[in-house]
Amino acid sequence: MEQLTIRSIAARAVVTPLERQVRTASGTIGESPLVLLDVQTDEGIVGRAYLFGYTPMTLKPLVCLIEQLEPELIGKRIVPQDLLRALQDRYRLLGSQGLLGMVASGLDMAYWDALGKAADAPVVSLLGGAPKRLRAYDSYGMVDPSEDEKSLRASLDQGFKAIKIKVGFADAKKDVEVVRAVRDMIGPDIALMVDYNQSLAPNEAIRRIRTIEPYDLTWVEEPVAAEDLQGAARVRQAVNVDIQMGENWWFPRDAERALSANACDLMMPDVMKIGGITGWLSTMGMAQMRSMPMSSHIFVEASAHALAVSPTCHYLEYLDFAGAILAQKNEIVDGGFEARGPGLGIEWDEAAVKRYAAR
Ligand code: SMN
Ligand code: MG
Repeated sequence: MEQLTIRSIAARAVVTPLERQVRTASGTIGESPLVLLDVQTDEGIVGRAYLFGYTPMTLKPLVCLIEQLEPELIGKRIVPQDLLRALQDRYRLLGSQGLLGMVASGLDMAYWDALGKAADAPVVSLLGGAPKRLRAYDSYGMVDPSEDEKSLRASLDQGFKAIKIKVGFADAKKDVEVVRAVRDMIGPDIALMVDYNQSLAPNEAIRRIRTIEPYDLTWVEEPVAAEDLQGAARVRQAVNVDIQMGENWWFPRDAERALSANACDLMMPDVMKIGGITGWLSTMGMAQMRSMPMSSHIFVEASAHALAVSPTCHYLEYLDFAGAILAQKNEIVDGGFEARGPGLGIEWDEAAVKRYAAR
């Protein structure tokens, strides 16, 4: 394959509308704040990826960080393994959690996209796999069972065979009411997951999870603070449902720490925090060695490539945060999602990018 050399890196901030707001135990995500990365190479190939900023507040700092990093990346060969390690080594004293970790992981994704485009192949093929339809779940925020009934039924009509909802309402009884109502609505054959988004202390988590156990949950996600591994391990021991976590693991070492603490039954790393495709590859080996089912967190386009080569592949989370600015719309077929190429299959709809440019 031809060598690729970085010529420039562009970062553009957008805030795009969402078809569905995502209400969580710590606030509502009403729009999608993204930073779009374009890694231009001397050879004419452009590698693309995006960062999800969680809140518009992060967009300017992220763009600024990328602009500051650009000079030291220009002229470097696109070798994702080397580039990720070099960035982590260079900023060892600062540490690569937080915004810098997001940027490093996002650049890694853009590099893989460039390599795939240069080879005219989807990234999944470069990884030794082949595109395949991955089981996906439709990911909701906190729902109101009657107000959101139409939407939930539309997910099932669309072919989804799994639904995730967020819980952690101020009143614990509401958690039970919502879970019961959604289970009644979707019936026994649809998988149901719930996500507490780190909102509970361990003892409260144990009490609350016991009350929703009867509703046949595929998993309970992040009941306690993501960094409280001992607390998560205690909850896991005390309840009769699988505990899911991973979206807040920074790089593969965080995965190793959580697994060593026996904090979870299932894992769902986030490609933008785990170190891009490269970080995912290390982590999927850990899942394989422990026979631990592995799912993805948001970033449907890139995750579909990584999950398709993950030996313990479980579910792809379907939450379409970038759909509004992508040239190729994401598509669910029979409840599944398939990786697209070339590269990660990411191209911008430039008119939409202009329309949603952040100020
Ligand atoms: C989540 C995280 C970030 C944005 C939206 C939703 C959530 C999930 O924790 O698991 O989807
Ligand atoms: Mg979650």
